[in-house]
This record gives sequence, structure tokens and C-alpha cells, in this order.
Amino acid sequence: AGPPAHTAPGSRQQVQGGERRAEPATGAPSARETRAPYRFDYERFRRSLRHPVRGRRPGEDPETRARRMKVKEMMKFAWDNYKQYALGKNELRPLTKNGHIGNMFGGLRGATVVDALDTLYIMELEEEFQEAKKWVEKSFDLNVNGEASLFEVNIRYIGGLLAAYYLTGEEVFKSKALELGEKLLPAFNTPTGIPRGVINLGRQDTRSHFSPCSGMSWSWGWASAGSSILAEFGTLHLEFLHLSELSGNPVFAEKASTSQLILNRVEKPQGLYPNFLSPVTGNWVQHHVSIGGLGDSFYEYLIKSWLMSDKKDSEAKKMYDDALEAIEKHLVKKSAGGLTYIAEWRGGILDHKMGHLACFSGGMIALGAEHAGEERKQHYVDLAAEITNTCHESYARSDTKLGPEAFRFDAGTEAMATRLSERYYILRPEVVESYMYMWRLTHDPKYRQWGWEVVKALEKHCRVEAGFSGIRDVYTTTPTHDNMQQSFFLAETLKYLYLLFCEDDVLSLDDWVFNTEAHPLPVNHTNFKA
Ligand code: DMJ
Repeated sequence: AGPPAHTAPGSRQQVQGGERRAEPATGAPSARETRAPYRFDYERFRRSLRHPVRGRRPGEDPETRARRMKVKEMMKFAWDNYKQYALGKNELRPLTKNGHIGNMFGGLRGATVVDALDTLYIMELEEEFQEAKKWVEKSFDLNVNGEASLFEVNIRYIGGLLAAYYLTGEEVFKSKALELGEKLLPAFNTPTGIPRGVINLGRQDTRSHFSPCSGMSWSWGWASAGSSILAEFGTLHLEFLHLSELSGNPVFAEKASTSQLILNRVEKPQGLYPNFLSPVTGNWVQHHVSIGGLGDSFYEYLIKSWLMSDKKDSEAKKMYDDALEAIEKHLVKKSAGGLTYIAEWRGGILDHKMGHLACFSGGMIALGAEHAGEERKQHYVDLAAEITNTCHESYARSDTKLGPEAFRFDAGTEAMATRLSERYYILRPEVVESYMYMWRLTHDPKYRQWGWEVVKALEKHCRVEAGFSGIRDVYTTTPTHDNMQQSFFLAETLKYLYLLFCEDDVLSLDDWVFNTEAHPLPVNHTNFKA
């Protein structure tokens, strides 16, 4: 048999029917030894794109160009400082001018490098892109031994490497993505096939970097009763389908599809998806529902799985439509002041709170609205606009014009944090992400204006001598800094701001879906003729 046919990201049927290449029986020659190695046809993929990647900008107005250039300058500043003070560490600490490693990535380093690659490329920061590429080639070591978040490694490292490969065709990004992807597979060895949240990245097959825990996985200590988190195991599909596409090995797509199948079948309270599920029994562990933290990107990946499959994955689309209907019925509320928000749900009781994370949902609903049936389309455009407006209000009502980590609608409060512990802003992207999608959907200039207000606020309150920093309180004009330049600031916040001031054919939504860390992954144009 020859190499498998084009495995078609998003096409579950082809994946399941595909030739099984993983895990040959012990002693048997591996598939790799007996067959010509599978080779992804990069040139064919590039010909399938409907728009030039970096787009055209004919006759644009000077103000839009100047704003885009300002965002580019911010990216260069963020990168240059990371490079100078923290290259190879995971994040920059811009006040103390050193690096931060943290414990999310299991010994992997360079989270900011990998997260920044595609943004540098899209912004045409060529020299800086080459610096980042060189680091990946020479210094990005995958032989590490430590406990990593499956979700974070997937969305930042796998997503970042895949996007860099698809944008540039540089083999190093593909091979690192595939190697790292293989290291994540043991997390799926559970009775249901739903992965656990934490995996030890140590190698199981050699003495170097071996530890008794290599390849073992755990649930987060804080997750109830050994459960897996909806937003974690539900946010693998896009990247894992592309790992299968690039390797010719269906195992990745099979693993990600299992979770989706189980979620589709399991009984859902009022049609809602709780945030905690047991990887042992496949049952819900707790009835907490949120479109913000713990739930968020699961919903995002349903609609994006469908779009990435060139609208063939009808199961994902139906799950998205049904979930959104249940969310609207049970969680979407209007405040006394007329602001639409999405509350959280605890076993039937509403918590009238929206996290900054939940503000991605304006963009998601906008993206889905474009593809909704005619009778629902306007309704979803309006809903997306209302939620985005509410998130804008959470920024507009603060002294810094940046939004808090969470805001509430109770006891006379509207779109403001009521607890001291929720007043911080850590350079998160979700609000500008929604501005970008709303701009592309409506071309209402207010979204560009709102984005520009964020640029000004970031410059005023977050820019420090050696990079950008989060702030501890958005309700004071003299906030203290948290001394952290998050990698998602370069991957997402600055990328979405830049795209807001670009023509629509730069990373066109006809060709690309953004993973939840804003890394663009290509739509599988199955009607493409080679
Ligand atoms: C990012 O890492 C991703 O957007 C993730 O889905 C949620 N949170 C952060 C940014 O806020």
C-alpha cells in the first residue's frame, strides 16, 4: 500500500477509515520501515489558498496604515526586549529585565518564541522572524522531563509550530510539531480515551531523560475528583487533525475525535456542557457551566472544526448550534442598564459574572453568524454585537480603559469588577479578538476605533522601559505592574490588533481558522483541483 490519501483535516470519515500507521505490534516491522515515507505536499497546499497570505492593501487610507504600523512597532518592541533579556525563557519579566520559566510547559522553553513566530511573519518583521526561527532550529530542545499542561502545550507550541510551517513551508517547524505531538499521546491512555490535563514529557524509550513518570498523566489537583476540563480536552481538535494531515498518521485525529464523540453522546443538563468530566467514567463530575474560563475554547473549537473541514464536519456544527441555543436560553441575560451578558451557571443557579476570557464569545458568535441560516443570521449578528459592546463597556468604565479579569452585573453594578481580586489585566486578547471578528463581519468603523483605544491604553499603562507588563488594577490611573509579558500578548493581542487595521484578505477567514492562541491553521479546501 502507498501512503495514505490526503487525510483531510476535519474529515472524520476519512480519518477513521484511514490506514492505521501508529503503534505497530512489538517485533513487527514498523510502517515506516516498509513503506515510502508519507510526504505532505506543501506546494499543493499553497496553491489551494484563495488569497495571498499577507494580502493586498490597495488604496488604503493613511490613518489605518499608520495605526497598523504602530501595532507593528509594539510587536517589535515586545520581541526585542524579550530577545535581549529573556531569549529561551518562556516569558519576559519587563521590570526586572529577566526571564520567567514557570511550570506550565513541562521543561519546554521558548514559549514566547514559538507563540511569536507567525505574528512576526505576518507583520513582515523579517529579521526578527529569522531570529526566532534560528532559536527553534538551534536551541528548542524537546528532550525534556517535566509535567506539562496538555492544553497549553497544544495551543501555544503545537499551534505555533503548525502555523509557522503552513505560512513558510520550513520543515523544522513541521518536524518539531510532530515530535512534540507524539509526546502528548500518552495523556489519552485513559478508560474513555478522554485525556488527562497534565502529562510528563519525559521520553519512555531511552535512558536519557527517562524518569519513572515519563509519559504518565494526571488530572489537575484542583479539578474535582480527578476530572478533565472541558476547555482543555475540548481544545485539541484543530491542531490534532493537522498533525495527522502532516504526518499521514491518523492516530492524532482519532484521539481528538474520541472526545468529541463522547461529548456528543453524553446527556447534557438542559443541553448545557458542564466544565468537569471524568476521564474514567465519561460522566460529568460537577454542574458548573461557563463560556469563560474552563469552558470557553471548547465551544470555539466546535464552530472552527466545522469551518476547518470546509463545512463538512456536520456533527461539530450541530453540537455548536445546539450548545449556543442552550447558552442563549439559560445563560444570556440583559442588565437593568440594557447590557447583554453571558452569566455562569452552577447547578441551575446563575452567577451574574462575565470573565475577560468569556469576551472571546462576541467574535465566535460573529464567526458562526456568517454561516447561520438566513432566519437566524441577523439574530446572531446582533447578539455578537451586543456581547462585544458589553465587553467594550468593561474597558470604557475603567480608569485605564483596559478591562478587568472579571466583571459583574449585580447589586447595582454593571460591567465592572466588584472584587479586589478581579481588577487586574494581564494583556489578555479576548476583547480585541472580538473587535477583529466584528470588524470583518460588519465593517463598522467603531470596532477599529475601539481597538485604537486599546492600543493607546496599552501604551500608556502597560508599556514600560523593557517591554509590556500586565497591571494589577484597571481602576487607577497609576497602576502597579505585574512584571510579566505574557506570550499570548505577542501571539494574540498584538496579532488581532494588527489584523483589525489590515484588509480582510490578510489571513483571510476563507482560508484560515485561528486556533485559540490565534495561530492560523488552514481550511481544508477539498474542492481544490491539483
Ligand atoms: C490564551 O492562552 C488562549 O486564548 C486561551 O484559550 C485562553 N487564555 C489565553 C489568553 O487570555
